[in-house]
Amino acid sequence: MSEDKLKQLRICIERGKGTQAAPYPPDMKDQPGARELTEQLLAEGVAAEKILNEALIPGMREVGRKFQNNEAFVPDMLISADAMKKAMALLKTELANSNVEPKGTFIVGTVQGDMHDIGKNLVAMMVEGAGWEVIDLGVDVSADKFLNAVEQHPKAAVGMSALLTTTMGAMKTTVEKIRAKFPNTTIIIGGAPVTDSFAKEIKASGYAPDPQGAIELLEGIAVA
Ligand code: B1M
Repeated sequence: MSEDKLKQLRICIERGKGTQAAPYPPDMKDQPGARELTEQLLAEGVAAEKILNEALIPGMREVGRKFQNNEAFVPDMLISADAMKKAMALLKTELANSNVEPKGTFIVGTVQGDMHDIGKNLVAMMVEGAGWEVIDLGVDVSADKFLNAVEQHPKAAVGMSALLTTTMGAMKTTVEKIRAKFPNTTIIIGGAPVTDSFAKEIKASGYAPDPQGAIELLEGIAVA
């Protein structure tokens, strides 16, 4: 039963069906959307991580694959992203564990020129759930804005996300700017085009392929 719903949810993300009331896509009219299915799965006791990893992320991955093959276009990605956000809003409370003392402060943002925020939001949510205080600077965050946040929270660790090969350069500029004033700040990077060797090249503290990797890096190397 839950397996069917997870499959349905993956299709809702892929097709951009956010809610039951949404008129788009027309062939899914009146069917439950991402919001309703996520609510039902949570009510059935399915873990938020399972919903994320087995429905939401694979759904978005499929949109990306179609976009690459010219089978889907920017509006398709936008409605899928919107459906994903509706589901993620429901998972947020499940993933956050408010009963623990903050392990440290984590400043996170998507770098300048880049508007992709789904992966960054996931990282923020999971790190928060792991017991960190999270300061989310949003998208298109300039090096100065990151630096400013570190000036206000000098012990914080920093996380940067980039989804475009063209915005990876902004990570380098931002690391340089932060390191010039705060040489020991923990800076972790991630996002689809980013690699471990790129992290070494720009002198970031580490690269994480996913939110769990970000938590492991933070807990392994951060002192804040
Ligand atoms: Co864009 N887009 N997009 N897009 N988009 C990609 C990234 C792309 C790969 C699609 C493709 O060609 N197949 C491609 C980039 C190609 C490249 O540079 N190599 C691309 C392009 C080209 C563009 C535009 C230029 C398209 C255009 O306008 N012609 C444009 C750029 C806008 C801009 O940023 N300036 C654009 C726009 C958009 C939308 C606005 C329509 C929308 C974003 C909506 C939003 O984020 N609010 C969008 C989307 C949705 C995508 C795809 C389909 C999905 C991205 C996503 O959310 N994935 C994407 C294709 C793809 O990735 N398959 C694509 C799901 C998310 C959970 O994964 O973000 O990778 P991801 O995050 C992962 C990990 O990477 C990691 O953890 C997450 C969970 O596992 N992670 C971190 C991420 N950040 C981390 C930080 C960490 C640690 C781990 O530590 C700090």
